[in-house]
Amino acid sequence: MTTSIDLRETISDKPLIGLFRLMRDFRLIYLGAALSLGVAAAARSGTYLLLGQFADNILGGETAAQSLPLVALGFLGLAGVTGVFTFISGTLAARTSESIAQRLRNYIYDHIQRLTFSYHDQTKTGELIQRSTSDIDAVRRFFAEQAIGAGRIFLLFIVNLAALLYLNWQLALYSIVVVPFTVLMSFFFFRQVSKAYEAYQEQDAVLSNTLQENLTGVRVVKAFARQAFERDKFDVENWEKFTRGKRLLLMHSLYWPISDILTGGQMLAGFTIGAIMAINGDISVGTYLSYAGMVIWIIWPIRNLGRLIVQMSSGMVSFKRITKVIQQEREPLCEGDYTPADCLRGQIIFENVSFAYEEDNPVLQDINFRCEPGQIVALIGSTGSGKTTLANLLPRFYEYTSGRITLDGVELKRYPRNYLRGQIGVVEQEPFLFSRTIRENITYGIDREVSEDEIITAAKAAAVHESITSFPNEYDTLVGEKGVTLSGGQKQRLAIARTIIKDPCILILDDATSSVDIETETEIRAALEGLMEDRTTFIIAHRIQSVMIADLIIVLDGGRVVQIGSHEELLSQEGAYRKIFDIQTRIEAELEKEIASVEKLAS
Ligand code: DUT
Ligand code: MG
Repeated sequence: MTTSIDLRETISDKPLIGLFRLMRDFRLIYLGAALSLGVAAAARSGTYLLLGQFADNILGGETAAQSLPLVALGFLGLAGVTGVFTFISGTLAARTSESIAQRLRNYIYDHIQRLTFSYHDQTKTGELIQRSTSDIDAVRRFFAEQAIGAGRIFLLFIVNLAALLYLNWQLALYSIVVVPFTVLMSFFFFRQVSKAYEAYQEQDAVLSNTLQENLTGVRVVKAFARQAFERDKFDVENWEKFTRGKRLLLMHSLYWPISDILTGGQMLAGFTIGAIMAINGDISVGTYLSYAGMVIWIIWPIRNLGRLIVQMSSGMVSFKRITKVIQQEREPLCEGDYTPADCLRGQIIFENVSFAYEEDNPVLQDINFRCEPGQIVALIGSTGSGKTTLANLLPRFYEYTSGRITLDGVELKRYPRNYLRGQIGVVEQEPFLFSRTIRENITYGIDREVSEDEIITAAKAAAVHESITSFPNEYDTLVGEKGVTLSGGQKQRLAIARTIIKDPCILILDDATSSVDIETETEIRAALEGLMEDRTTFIIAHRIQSVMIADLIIVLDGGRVVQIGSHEELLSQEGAYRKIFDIQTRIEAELEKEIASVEKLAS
């Protein structure tokens, strides 16, 4: 595995330096590729020198028969060397670039998984997908085509220039007058194209985000019959991408004719001056022939230099974007000096705990409570009052901003996150299931072998066994896109089974029974009662029936504790809890009355 290498040290504000560092472990191979190119370039120049020599010999009176076999052999040999070394260089460069891309892809994937909850809250999925795919591909192309191409251009230029200087230095100098102009022009275009490409890639991310969101929310789109609206929204973004793409292409298409005029003029001048020199007898006809062949291989690199510099910009822009993700701080999973040997007892104390997702916008304020091992704590309160947020502090998904939370007498921040997450089982409010089998979903959180019995017991406890056995493939049924779509209640119950089988020391049930009917809820509650015995449990719920069994009920409002106590205590007080209780009992009483009257009518 190559993921173990920490690529964060490749970070540099200068992408070229970062890209160079990225080549670590492959530099020798890459050097081999460059050297092979040099050999191939030298062999090609050799061919033209040989050609010139041959012409001069013939013109000098030698018969073709005398030197032809040797020259032919020389040509063949040199062509062979050119071909073989070009091939070797291509292969080595491809190997380097593919390895770098593979390493980078693994690294980014691993890195993204370790970023903090807050980072994921703020970052769009489409962006991260683009970083891991098309941006990495641009970096791969940088190494496979552009970096090696730059080497090729440089070598061809140097080798052929040296050969030309050897032939005739004046002629050689005439042949490179245009170089400074081309270089200047290339840099001008490089800056323009970099900007255009960056804008293009940004829009590409916007477009893939729009697409991803539409696909995820396709049901909502259909339910609200908003297809036309969504199509127009997509069309606007797509049009923007088209415009930016056009600008990028315009840059490229402007570059070529200008560069062609420059290099074409150069070639013409070289040929003319060379011809005049040959006619005046300053150089031999053979020299002129060699020159004519080689000058093309000097012009070619000059002409391509610009294109290459322009293309390189995309690799560099993409690398800069990847760097930004790599620079993000990871969630330190193992940080913390206190790891108890046994299971947690589960005594939890909150002292003046406050928390904010964004500065200056506190979501929890001055939370104080204490629960003993094995107790059940219920959180109740209007939507948005901070119940989920409070529960998410326990596995250290987020860090509280002030105050103190202690777990078994030790400050929570001293426990490593991965330890806490191993000990605390959370049934999320909106559980996510993977597109895998039901069995794999239930056993998702555990490494050890799990017996069939265990899985079935957990499913039964979560009151989902019967639903599962009603599917043709039972526990091997695929969930999600390629398999069955589960109902909200089934999903919740699978999530409960997944947590039951994990057998955590502390249990958090975040609105775990909100999508099931009252009958099933009673069933699950009975099963969970066994599970909750001897372990501290947090129940977040809206129904009084779910919270009244708790030892401690905390009523939250606007991020503050407004009432705290047992069911009886809270009922005996004026306040929010009694209001909720009254409303719910009244609704239920009315419901019962109505059911009774309907039944009476029916009979
Ligand atoms: N909030 C954020 N960022 C988040 C999550 C929530 O700013 O990533 C805000 C939204 C809300 C407050 O925090 O104003 C509390 O949210 P929470 O999800 O904790 O509320 P809840 O009590 O669990 O509400 P519900 O009953 O709807 O689940
Ligand atoms: Mg919530």
